[in-house]
Amino acid sequence: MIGEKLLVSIVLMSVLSLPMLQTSYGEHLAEESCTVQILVPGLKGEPGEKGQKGAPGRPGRVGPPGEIGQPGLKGQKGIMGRYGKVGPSGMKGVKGDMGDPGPRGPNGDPGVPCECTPIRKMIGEMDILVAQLSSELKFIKNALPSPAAVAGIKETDSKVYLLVKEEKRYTDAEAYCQTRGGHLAMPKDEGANVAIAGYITEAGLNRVYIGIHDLQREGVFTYVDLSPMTTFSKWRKGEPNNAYDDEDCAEMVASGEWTDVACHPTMYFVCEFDKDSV
Ligand SMILES: [Ca+2]
Ligand SMILES: [Ca+2]
Repeated sequence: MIGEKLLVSIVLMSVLSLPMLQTSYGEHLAEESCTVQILVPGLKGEPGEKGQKGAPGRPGRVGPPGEIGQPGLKGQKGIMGRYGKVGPSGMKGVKGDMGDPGPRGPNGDPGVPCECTPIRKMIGEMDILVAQLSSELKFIKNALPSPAAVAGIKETDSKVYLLVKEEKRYTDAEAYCQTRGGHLAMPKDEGANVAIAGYITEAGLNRVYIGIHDLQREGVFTYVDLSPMTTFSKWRKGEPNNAYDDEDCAEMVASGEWTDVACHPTMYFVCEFDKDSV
């Protein structure tokens, strides 16, 4: 088709250019114009043979993503994984309750006799002595506002005696002893009486108040805690005599004997304390 159009165009141009050519070359051209052939397209040819199969075309563009598919079936259980790493140590927990005591253990083997037995005995005795001294020291600290007023202490198996070098009336002396947990000394047997008497002698004194009086009922002496006098007494010969009708208290002299005396004079005195309370 393109070839036919080109041919028609050439023929038309030739026809249209004739006047111009006639202007330039006159008659010569007029003669040739008779020989111009008018070309017309021929008949359409037979269809050519089918060409060979062309080369494969280029790949098409990537299509759009498809829709999300249905969830797949649950897979089988996997095998156990490896042990994980050891985690960090936890915080310390609160202390638990004390457990029940365990059963008693078997007896130990018998000890081996050795030379240290006397030493152990000595240590045991020293322990007892230290305990006694600690007890006495504690007592002294508690009982004495002014240790200088006390001529040491004296003790028997059950009592501690305290000689107080402060002159007081009988009732004030008893109050002093009571304030410290005791009473004026109440000798109830020979041993106690001897201990108190020795105490007075060692202190270089002649007499002290002790806890005996007949303030409740004239002529009936009791101890200061109002306990009755039973089997033991240590009255000096001729005592008690209630001299001047004014002797309701008692003193002990250095020999250990007792005398009834007036209660209002002031003098030194001896307190006593039960060892259990010291
Ligand atoms: Ca009397
Ligand atoms: Ca008397």
